[in-house]
Amino acid sequence: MYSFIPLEFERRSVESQLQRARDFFNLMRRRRTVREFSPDPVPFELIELAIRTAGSAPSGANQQPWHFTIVSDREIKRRIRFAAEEEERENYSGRFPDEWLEVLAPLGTDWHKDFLEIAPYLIVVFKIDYGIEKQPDGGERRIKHYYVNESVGIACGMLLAALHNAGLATLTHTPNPMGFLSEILERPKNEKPFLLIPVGYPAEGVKVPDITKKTFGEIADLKSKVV
Ligand code: IYR
Repeated sequence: MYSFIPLEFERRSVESQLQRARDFFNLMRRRRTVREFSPDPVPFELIELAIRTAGSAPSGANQQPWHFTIVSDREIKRRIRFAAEEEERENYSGRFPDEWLEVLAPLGTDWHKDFLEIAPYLIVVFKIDYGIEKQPDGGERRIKHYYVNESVGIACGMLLAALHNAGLATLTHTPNPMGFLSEILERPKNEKPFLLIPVGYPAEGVKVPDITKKTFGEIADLKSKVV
């Protein structure tokens, strides 16, 4: 009744595994969040392929609780910018506690969000909190979704990796609160905005914060049998 199919899996030599793993690490460690974009156009197929990559992510019960709205329309980008700046202006001028502003300082962020209009594409990721099944009597039944945040987080990681691999710059922007995105983009009530990702080429000569990642020793530990 439930069918299973053979796994497509290629077992590689260890040398080839190491080569690929090193190459991928060297690619990914060069990804940096960029806050200044070039208005240069980006081929739509690059965006589509990255979203299809994200859509291949694992998810709780394979419910795929995500929706990606791709915005290239100037007027919609402008509306999103103004709504985001309105929220962020409040955040930076009193709504964020000092403790939060202190950890943000090295990133050089403020309420200005020009990139929302300049980047050729905005990808707005929505999480689908529950499914809606139409009933024959015209009513609706809610379908519970499992591990929504984990699933959408994984898909976003794959999306950022795919866009970086495609030679594009991204910014993980989290205007707060982001309810305005549901209104502007006309998404249904069972979906909530999760992440707003401007995508494009970096502006000429753009600089990024001089910050580093934790070392392997700081982020991992190994429990290994001593033999
Ligand atoms: N969402 C705000 C503030 C902000 C918060 C964190 I945590 C960051 O890593 C960066 C920014 C904004 O986008 O300005």
